[in-house]
Amino acid sequence: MDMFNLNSLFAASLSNDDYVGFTFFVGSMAMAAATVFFFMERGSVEGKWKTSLLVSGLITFIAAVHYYYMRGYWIDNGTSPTALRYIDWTLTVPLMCVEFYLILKSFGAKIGLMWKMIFFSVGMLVTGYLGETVFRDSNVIWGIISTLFYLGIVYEIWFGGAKKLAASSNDPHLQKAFRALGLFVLIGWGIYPIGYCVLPGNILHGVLAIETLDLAYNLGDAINKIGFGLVIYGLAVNSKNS
Ligand SMILES: *C/C=C(C)/C=C/C=C(C)/C=C/C1=C(C)CCCC1(C)C
Repeated sequence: MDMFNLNSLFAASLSNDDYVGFTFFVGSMAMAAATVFFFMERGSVEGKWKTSLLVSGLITFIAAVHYYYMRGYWIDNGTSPTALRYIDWTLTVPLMCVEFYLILKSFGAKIGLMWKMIFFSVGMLVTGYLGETVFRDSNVIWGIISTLFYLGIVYEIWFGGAKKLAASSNDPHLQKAFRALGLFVLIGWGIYPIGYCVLPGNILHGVLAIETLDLAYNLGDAINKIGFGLVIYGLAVNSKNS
């Protein structure tokens, strides 16, 4: 009965000095635990926040499943699980844009704001993927194009339409949470390009070990996906008490 081999299903040979491997294991468990938390707490927040908590839980759930596979890929091959990584991001980053729309919706956000941010995030990820795979030799130029899309999102949140809606809301809880989410996008998301820059031919290649790429991506994911969800959870709880 090779078809269902429990041994291979649960086998996971992580060596003691595989520090990137550590972060894949910690990442998959942290994402799973965060998912349970967001889904359970969804029951205790007021109606209009339930969708936001659902989306927070979906983000960490999608990541938990991908981390399970990426962890195995890393153990088996010792190389970056690039395809799985970008599939995860292509689903979760647009959902983070949906979160921005949801919290600003009751202050007049239009659906166009959400699509604009989703457009920027898909542009950022497709060009980043091309730079890491198909056009690896010219990853610098693809990284620059990807960064321009990223700056589009940053602009929207710090100076553009999203910023104006938050400012005009006159809700201190919303403004505080919006600022925190904006910092995640500015600083937390800024961790990823650092990992990308260790690719061959890029500016940090040879300066930092090639493993820094997955280390940075795993660190970024944990901070951004779980932290983002916690800020929204805090907003849901605080605005209920006010
Ligand atoms: C949950 C996953 C998140 C929040 C992923 C975010 C990913 C980025 C902000 C990636 C950005 C990149 C650049 C700005 C340039 C180089 C290529 C990327 C895709 C690593």
